[in-house]
Amino acid sequence: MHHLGATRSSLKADHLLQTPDTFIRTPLPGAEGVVFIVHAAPQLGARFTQMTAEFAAGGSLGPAPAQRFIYVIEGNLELNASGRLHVLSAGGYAYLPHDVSHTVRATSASRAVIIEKRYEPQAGAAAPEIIVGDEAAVNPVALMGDNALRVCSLMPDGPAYDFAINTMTYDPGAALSMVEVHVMEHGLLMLEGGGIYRLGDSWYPVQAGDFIWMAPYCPQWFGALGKRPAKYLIYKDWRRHPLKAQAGA
Ligand code: UGY
Ligand code: MN
Repeated sequence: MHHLGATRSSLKADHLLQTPDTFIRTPLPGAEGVVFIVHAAPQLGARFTQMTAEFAAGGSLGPAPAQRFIYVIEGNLELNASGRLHVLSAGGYAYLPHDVSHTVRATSASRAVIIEKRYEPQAGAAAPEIIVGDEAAVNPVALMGDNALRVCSLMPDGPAYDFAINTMTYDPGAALSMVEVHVMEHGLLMLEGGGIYRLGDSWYPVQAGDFIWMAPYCPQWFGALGKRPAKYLIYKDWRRHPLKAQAGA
């Protein structure tokens, strides 16, 4: 049946809900055999970019314009950085500092989250290092002691790093214990399950495949619904003084 112009996607001043029926794919310079869904970008008001990269077998990314984080949703990527070859499959991730040249090539049809952010140096901090990991090897931590809501931190938490990437898994019925209102902005991709997301003064049904951008101070809350856990990957800027935040990613 015709959708008659209806969609769950919604753009407001302080948030974007972008559902798969509204995704538009684009090529980007330097990448071969890859199309990108650009979910968040400076054009939206975000200070980072978040994309889903859809690779054909053999497809490769171009050079990164800034520090880059990769999380594999499905398929297999070969990452070559600093003379070392890493193979990333579903749940595998990598962080490349802004000055690390590298190549990323898919050995089979693959999908990955790509997040890029201009680095904000911190006086006295060590230089950030390449991180390569597998989510399955990360210890989940109960959020505020709630075992039904588990957080896996994929980035190290130290002064060298200016953003955080976590996965959050909610058992059915689990919810954030508070409505958060904070200076950090978020990019969020729903990976599994679904529930209700409060964004600003709106409550949205959300499910796997949806993307959400939350501007700084966007009131936010999530509760998981259904018979299986809900899980999302979430970005936030982190550990930098707000007066030093740069305009544009
Ligand atoms: O890290 C966070 O701010 C996270 N709890 N926010 C969210 O899930 N919307
Ligand atoms: Mn938050």
